[in-house]
Amino acid sequence: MADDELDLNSLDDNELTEQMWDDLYDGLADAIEEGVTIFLKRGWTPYDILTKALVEGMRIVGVDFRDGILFVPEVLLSANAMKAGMSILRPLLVETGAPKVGKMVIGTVKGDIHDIGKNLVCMMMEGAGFEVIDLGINNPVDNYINAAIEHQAEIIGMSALLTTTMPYMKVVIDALKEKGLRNDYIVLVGGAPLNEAFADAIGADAYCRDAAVAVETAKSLVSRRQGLAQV
Ligand code: B1M
Repeated sequence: MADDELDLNSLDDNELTEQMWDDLYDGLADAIEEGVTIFLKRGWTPYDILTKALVEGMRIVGVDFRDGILFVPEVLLSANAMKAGMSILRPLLVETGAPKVGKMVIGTVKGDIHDIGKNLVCMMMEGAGFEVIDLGINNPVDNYINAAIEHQAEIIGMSALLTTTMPYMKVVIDALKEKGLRNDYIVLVGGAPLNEAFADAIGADAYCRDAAVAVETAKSLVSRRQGLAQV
Protein backbone atom coordinates (compact mmCIF):
# COMPACT_ATOMS: atom_id res chain seq x y z
CA MET A 1 0.00 0.00 0.00
CA ALA A 2 1.33 3.48 -0.88
CA ASP A 3 2.06 5.75 2.10
CA ASP A 4 -0.72 8.16 1.18
CA GLU A 5 -3.29 5.39 0.61
CA LEU A 6 -6.03 5.10 3.23
CA ASP A 7 -6.14 1.80 5.12
CA LEU A 8 -9.88 1.05 5.24
CA ASN A 9 -9.28 -1.55 7.95
CA SER A 10 -8.09 1.17 10.31
CA LEU A 11 -11.47 2.95 10.22
CA ASP A 12 -14.20 2.28 12.76
CA ASP A 13 -17.67 1.30 11.50
CA ASN A 14 -19.00 4.86 11.26
CA GLU A 15 -15.88 6.14 9.52
CA LEU A 16 -15.88 3.23 7.11
CA THR A 17 -19.56 3.78 6.29
CA GLU A 18 -18.87 7.44 5.47
CA GLN A 19 -15.76 6.51 3.51
CA MET A 20 -17.88 4.11 1.45
CA TRP A 21 -20.35 6.90 0.68
CA ASP A 22 -17.36 8.94 -0.59
CA ASP A 23 -15.96 6.01 -2.56
CA LEU A 24 -19.35 5.37 -4.15
CA TYR A 25 -19.59 9.06 -4.99
CA ASP A 26 -16.15 8.84 -6.62
CA GLY A 27 -17.05 5.62 -8.44
CA LEU A 28 -14.23 3.60 -6.86
CA ALA A 29 -15.39 0.01 -7.42
CA ASP A 30 -12.25 -1.56 -5.88
CA ALA A 31 -12.61 0.44 -2.69
CA ILE A 32 -16.30 -0.46 -2.46
CA GLU A 33 -15.48 -4.15 -2.83
CA GLU A 34 -12.87 -3.81 -0.10
CA GLY A 35 -15.28 -1.97 2.20
CA VAL A 36 -17.98 -4.59 1.73
CA THR A 37 -15.48 -7.36 2.49
CA ILE A 38 -14.30 -5.62 5.66
CA PHE A 39 -17.86 -5.15 6.92
CA LEU A 40 -18.61 -8.82 6.26
CA LYS A 41 -15.52 -9.79 8.28
CA ARG A 42 -16.73 -7.52 11.08
CA GLY A 43 -19.98 -9.50 11.19
CA TRP A 44 -22.31 -7.00 9.52
CA THR A 45 -25.26 -8.64 7.80
CA PRO A 46 -25.39 -8.34 4.00
CA TYR A 47 -28.69 -6.44 4.38
CA ASP A 48 -27.15 -3.82 6.69
CA ILE A 49 -24.20 -3.34 4.35
CA LEU A 50 -26.60 -2.92 1.45
CA THR A 51 -28.89 -0.42 3.10
CA LYS A 52 -26.52 1.55 5.37
CA ALA A 53 -23.44 1.75 3.16
CA LEU A 54 -24.52 1.22 -0.46
CA VAL A 55 -28.13 2.40 -0.81
CA GLU A 56 -27.55 5.44 1.40
CA GLY A 57 -24.41 6.28 -0.63
CA MET A 58 -26.41 6.10 -3.82
CA ARG A 59 -29.04 8.41 -2.31
CA ILE A 60 -26.32 11.02 -1.76
CA VAL A 61 -25.17 10.60 -5.37
CA GLY A 62 -28.78 11.14 -6.46
CA VAL A 63 -29.04 14.46 -4.63
CA ASP A 64 -25.96 15.89 -6.38
CA PHE A 65 -27.10 14.42 -9.71
CA ARG A 66 -30.41 16.24 -9.29
CA ASP A 67 -28.63 19.47 -8.38
CA GLY A 68 -26.36 19.37 -11.43
CA ILE A 69 -23.17 18.77 -9.43
CA LEU A 70 -22.71 15.24 -10.82
CA PHE A 71 -23.34 14.25 -14.44
CA VAL A 72 -24.28 11.02 -16.22
CA PRO A 73 -20.70 9.70 -16.77
CA GLU A 74 -19.87 10.18 -13.07
CA VAL A 75 -23.14 8.62 -11.93
CA LEU A 76 -22.47 5.66 -14.22
CA LEU A 77 -19.19 5.12 -12.37
CA SER A 78 -21.05 5.29 -9.06
CA ALA A 79 -23.59 2.79 -10.37
CA ASN A 80 -20.74 0.55 -11.44
CA ALA A 81 -19.17 0.72 -7.98
CA MET A 82 -22.58 -0.02 -6.41
CA LYS A 83 -22.94 -3.09 -8.62
CA ALA A 84 -19.45 -4.28 -7.66
CA GLY A 85 -20.49 -4.20 -4.00
CA MET A 86 -23.84 -5.83 -4.76
CA SER A 87 -22.15 -8.68 -6.64
CA ILE A 88 -20.31 -9.70 -3.44
CA LEU A 89 -23.52 -9.55 -1.42
CA ARG A 90 -25.75 -11.26 -3.97
CA PRO A 91 -24.76 -14.90 -3.24
CA LEU A 92 -25.08 -14.22 0.48
CA LEU A 93 -28.54 -12.71 0.13
CA VAL A 94 -29.85 -15.42 -2.15
CA GLU A 95 -28.44 -18.29 -0.07
CA THR A 96 -31.54 -20.17 1.00
CA GLY A 97 -32.42 -23.78 1.39
CA ALA A 98 -36.09 -22.89 1.62
CA PRO A 99 -38.53 -24.39 -0.89
CA LYS A 100 -39.62 -21.92 -3.56
CA VAL A 101 -42.56 -19.87 -2.33
CA GLY A 102 -43.54 -18.35 -5.66
CA LYS A 103 -42.37 -17.07 -9.00
CA MET A 104 -41.97 -13.47 -10.14
CA VAL A 105 -41.08 -11.90 -13.46
CA ILE A 106 -39.70 -8.42 -13.02
CA GLY A 107 -38.23 -5.75 -15.23
CA THR A 108 -37.70 -2.02 -15.62
CA VAL A 109 -40.33 -0.53 -17.92
CA LYS A 110 -39.92 0.65 -21.48
CA GLY A 111 -37.84 3.82 -21.86
CA ASP A 112 -36.10 3.35 -18.53
CA ILE A 113 -32.62 1.93 -18.04
CA HIS A 114 -32.28 2.25 -14.24
CA ASP A 115 -31.70 -1.21 -12.83
CA ILE A 116 -29.94 -0.99 -9.48
CA GLY A 117 -33.13 -0.94 -7.40
CA LYS A 118 -34.71 -3.67 -9.50
CA ASN A 119 -31.58 -5.81 -9.11
CA LEU A 120 -31.78 -5.34 -5.37
CA VAL A 121 -35.40 -6.46 -5.38
CA CYS A 122 -34.37 -9.55 -7.40
CA MET A 123 -31.70 -10.44 -4.84
CA MET A 124 -33.95 -9.97 -1.83
CA MET A 125 -36.80 -11.91 -3.44
CA GLU A 126 -34.46 -14.79 -4.29
CA GLY A 127 -33.13 -14.65 -0.74
CA ALA A 128 -36.70 -15.01 0.53
CA GLY A 129 -37.23 -18.15 -1.56
CA PHE A 130 -38.89 -16.75 -4.68
CA GLU A 131 -37.84 -17.81 -8.15
CA VAL A 132 -37.11 -14.62 -10.07
CA ILE A 133 -37.11 -14.16 -13.82
CA ASP A 134 -35.26 -10.91 -14.45
CA LEU A 135 -36.30 -9.25 -17.69
CA GLY A 136 -33.69 -6.50 -17.40
CA ILE A 137 -34.34 -2.94 -18.53
CA ASN A 138 -36.46 -1.13 -21.14
CA ASN A 139 -39.27 -3.69 -21.30
CA PRO A 140 -42.30 -3.32 -23.58
CA VAL A 141 -45.65 -4.83 -22.56
CA ASP A 142 -45.13 -8.11 -24.40
CA ASN A 143 -41.97 -8.94 -22.46
CA TYR A 144 -43.89 -8.95 -19.18
CA ILE A 145 -46.92 -10.82 -20.44
CA ASN A 146 -45.05 -13.43 -22.48
CA ALA A 147 -42.61 -14.16 -19.66
CA ALA A 148 -45.36 -14.37 -17.05
CA ILE A 149 -47.26 -16.89 -19.19
CA GLU A 150 -44.16 -18.87 -20.19
CA HIS A 151 -42.85 -19.19 -16.62
CA GLN A 152 -46.27 -19.54 -14.99
CA ALA A 153 -45.41 -16.74 -12.61
CA GLU A 154 -47.69 -15.57 -9.81
CA ILE A 155 -46.21 -12.08 -9.72
CA ILE A 156 -45.40 -9.43 -12.29
CA GLY A 157 -43.02 -6.80 -10.89
CA MET A 158 -42.31 -3.48 -12.58
CA SER A 159 -39.73 -0.85 -11.77
CA ALA A 160 -39.59 2.77 -12.97
CA LEU A 161 -37.27 5.55 -11.83
CA LEU A 162 -38.45 8.33 -14.09
CA THR A 163 -41.65 10.35 -13.88
CA THR A 164 -41.78 10.01 -17.66
CA THR A 165 -41.69 6.20 -17.62
CA MET A 166 -43.89 5.40 -14.62
CA PRO A 167 -47.13 5.84 -16.64
CA TYR A 168 -46.00 2.88 -18.76
CA MET A 169 -46.89 0.62 -15.85
CA LYS A 170 -50.53 1.40 -16.54
CA VAL A 171 -50.03 0.40 -20.18
CA VAL A 172 -48.91 -3.05 -18.99
CA ILE A 173 -51.81 -3.40 -16.53
CA ASP A 174 -54.33 -2.26 -19.17
CA ALA A 175 -52.92 -4.82 -21.62
CA LEU A 176 -53.36 -7.54 -18.98
CA LYS A 177 -56.99 -6.44 -18.56
CA GLU A 178 -57.61 -6.39 -22.32
CA LYS A 179 -56.32 -9.94 -22.61
CA GLY A 180 -58.46 -11.08 -19.68
CA LEU A 181 -55.32 -11.92 -17.68
CA ARG A 182 -55.35 -9.27 -14.97
CA ASN A 183 -56.66 -11.58 -12.24
CA ASP A 184 -54.08 -14.23 -13.05
CA TYR A 185 -51.24 -12.18 -11.61
CA ILE A 186 -50.28 -10.14 -8.59
CA VAL A 187 -48.88 -6.88 -9.96
CA LEU A 188 -46.30 -5.16 -7.77
CA VAL A 189 -44.74 -1.83 -8.67
CA GLY A 190 -41.82 0.13 -7.27
CA GLY A 191 -39.31 2.87 -7.93
CA ALA A 192 -38.35 6.17 -6.33
CA PRO A 193 -40.96 8.46 -7.96
CA LEU A 194 -43.94 6.16 -7.21
CA ASN A 195 -46.26 6.10 -4.24
CA GLU A 196 -49.25 4.17 -3.02
CA ALA A 197 -51.77 6.55 -4.60
CA PHE A 198 -50.14 6.06 -7.99
CA ALA A 199 -50.20 2.28 -7.61
CA ASP A 200 -53.92 2.45 -6.72
CA ALA A 201 -54.67 4.76 -9.62
CA ILE A 202 -53.10 2.47 -12.22
CA GLY A 203 -54.71 -0.66 -10.76
CA ALA A 204 -51.61 -2.38 -9.35
CA ASP A 205 -52.00 -4.71 -6.38
CA ALA A 206 -49.39 -2.90 -4.32
CA TYR A 207 -46.66 -0.27 -4.25
CA CYS A 208 -43.39 -1.48 -2.72
CA ARG A 209 -41.32 1.29 -1.15
CA ASP A 210 -38.16 -0.81 -1.07
CA ALA A 211 -36.87 -4.32 -1.60
CA ALA A 212 -37.72 -5.48 1.92
CA VAL A 213 -41.31 -4.27 1.50
CA ALA A 214 -41.44 -6.03 -1.88
CA VAL A 215 -40.57 -9.31 -0.16
CA GLU A 216 -43.11 -8.87 2.62
CA THR A 217 -45.85 -7.79 0.21
CA ALA A 218 -45.14 -10.64 -2.19
CA LYS A 219 -45.19 -13.20 0.60
CA SER A 220 -48.46 -11.97 2.04
CA LEU A 221 -50.26 -11.62 -1.32
CA VAL A 222 -49.05 -15.02 -2.56
CA SER A 223 -50.13 -16.76 0.63
CA ARG A 224 -53.50 -14.99 0.55
CA ARG A 225 -53.95 -16.13 -3.06
CA GLN A 226 -52.92 -19.71 -2.20
CA GLY A 227 -55.38 -19.66 0.71
CA LEU A 228 -58.17 -18.49 -1.56
CA ALA A 229 -57.31 -21.19 -4.11
CA GLN A 230 -57.80 -23.86 -1.42
CA VAL A 231 -61.23 -22.60 -0.39
CO1 B1M B 1 -30.94 8.59 -13.36
N1 B1M B 1 -32.35 9.74 -12.66
N2 B1M B 1 -31.22 9.33 -15.14
N3 B1M B 1 -29.41 7.55 -13.85
N4 B1M B 1 -30.66 8.29 -11.53
C1 B1M B 1 -32.73 9.54 -11.26
C2 B1M B 1 -33.86 8.52 -11.16
C3 B1M B 1 -33.18 11.00 -10.83
C4 B1M B 1 -34.21 11.03 -9.69
C5 B1M B 1 -31.93 11.82 -10.49
C6 B1M B 1 -32.26 13.20 -10.00
O1 B1M B 1 -32.56 14.05 -10.78
N5 B1M B 1 -32.18 13.36 -8.72
C7 B1M B 1 -33.75 11.56 -12.19
C8 B1M B 1 -35.24 11.33 -12.45
C9 B1M B 1 -36.05 12.60 -12.30
C10 B1M B 1 -37.47 12.37 -12.60
O2 B1M B 1 -37.89 11.56 -13.37
N6 B1M B 1 -38.27 13.16 -11.94
C11 B1M B 1 -32.88 10.82 -13.19
C12 B1M B 1 -32.67 11.24 -14.53
C13 B1M B 1 -33.29 12.59 -14.93
C14 B1M B 1 -31.94 10.48 -15.46
C15 B1M B 1 -31.68 10.79 -16.94
C16 B1M B 1 -32.89 11.34 -17.72
C17 B1M B 1 -30.48 11.77 -16.97
C18 B1M B 1 -30.08 12.26 -18.33
O3 B1M B 1 -29.83 11.50 -19.23
N7 B1M B 1 -30.07 13.56 -18.43
C19 B1M B 1 -31.22 9.42 -17.48
C20 B1M B 1 -32.41 8.56 -17.96
C21 B1M B 1 -31.98 7.30 -18.65
C22 B1M B 1 -33.17 6.39 -18.93
O4 B1M B 1 -33.54 5.60 -18.07
N8 B1M B 1 -33.78 6.50 -20.09
C23 B1M B 1 -30.61 8.84 -16.25
C24 B1M B 1 -29.55 7.95 -16.27
C25 B1M B 1 -28.96 7.40 -15.15
C26 B1M B 1 -27.68 6.56 -15.18
C27 B1M B 1 -27.59 5.65 -16.39
C28 B1M B 1 -26.49 7.51 -15.14
C29 B1M B 1 -27.76 5.83 -13.79
C30 B1M B 1 -28.47 4.45 -13.86
C31 B1M B 1 -27.50 3.30 -13.80
C32 B1M B 1 -28.20 2.00 -13.55
O5 B1M B 1 -29.25 1.91 -12.94
N9 B1M B 1 -27.58 0.95 -14.05
C33 B1M B 1 -28.69 6.75 -13.01
C34 B1M B 1 -28.79 6.74 -11.59
C35 B1M B 1 -27.84 5.83 -10.86
C36 B1M B 1 -29.74 7.52 -10.91
C37 B1M B 1 -29.89 7.74 -9.38
C38 B1M B 1 -28.76 8.68 -8.98
C39 B1M B 1 -29.85 6.54 -8.47
C40 B1M B 1 -30.89 5.46 -8.77
C41 B1M B 1 -30.55 4.25 -7.93
O6 B1M B 1 -29.91 3.34 -8.39
N10 B1M B 1 -30.92 4.30 -6.62
C42 B1M B 1 -31.34 8.40 -9.30
C43 B1M B 1 -31.51 9.33 -8.12
C44 B1M B 1 -32.34 8.70 -7.02
O7 B1M B 1 -33.15 7.82 -7.22
N11 B1M B 1 -32.16 9.19 -5.83
C45 B1M B 1 -31.54 8.88 -10.68
C46 B1M B 1 -30.59 3.28 -5.65
C47 B1M B 1 -31.66 2.18 -5.67
C48 B1M B 1 -31.29 1.13 -4.63
O8 B1M B 1 -32.89 2.76 -5.30
O9 B1M B 1 -33.82 2.55 -7.64
O10 B1M B 1 -35.13 3.74 -5.84
P1 B1M B 1 -34.20 2.68 -6.23
O11 B1M B 1 -34.84 1.27 -5.82
C49 B1M B 1 -35.41 1.00 -4.54
C50 B1M B 1 -36.90 1.32 -4.44
O12 B1M B 1 -37.32 2.37 -5.31
C51 B1M B 1 -37.60 0.01 -4.70
O13 B1M B 1 -36.69 -0.92 -4.11
C52 B1M B 1 -35.35 -0.52 -4.42
C53 B1M B 1 -34.43 -1.06 -3.38
O14 B1M B 1 -34.78 -0.73 -2.07
N12 B1M B 1 -37.86 -0.44 -6.06
C54 B1M B 1 -38.75 -1.44 -6.30
C55 B1M B 1 -37.32 -0.08 -7.26
N13 B1M B 1 -37.83 -0.80 -8.25
C56 B1M B 1 -38.72 -1.66 -7.70
C57 B1M B 1 -39.54 -2.63 -8.29
C58 B1M B 1 -40.38 -3.35 -7.47
C59 B1M B 1 -40.41 -3.13 -6.08
C60 B1M B 1 -39.60 -2.18 -5.48
O15 B1M B 1 -41.14 -4.28 -8.08
C61 B1M B 1 -41.89 -5.13 -7.37
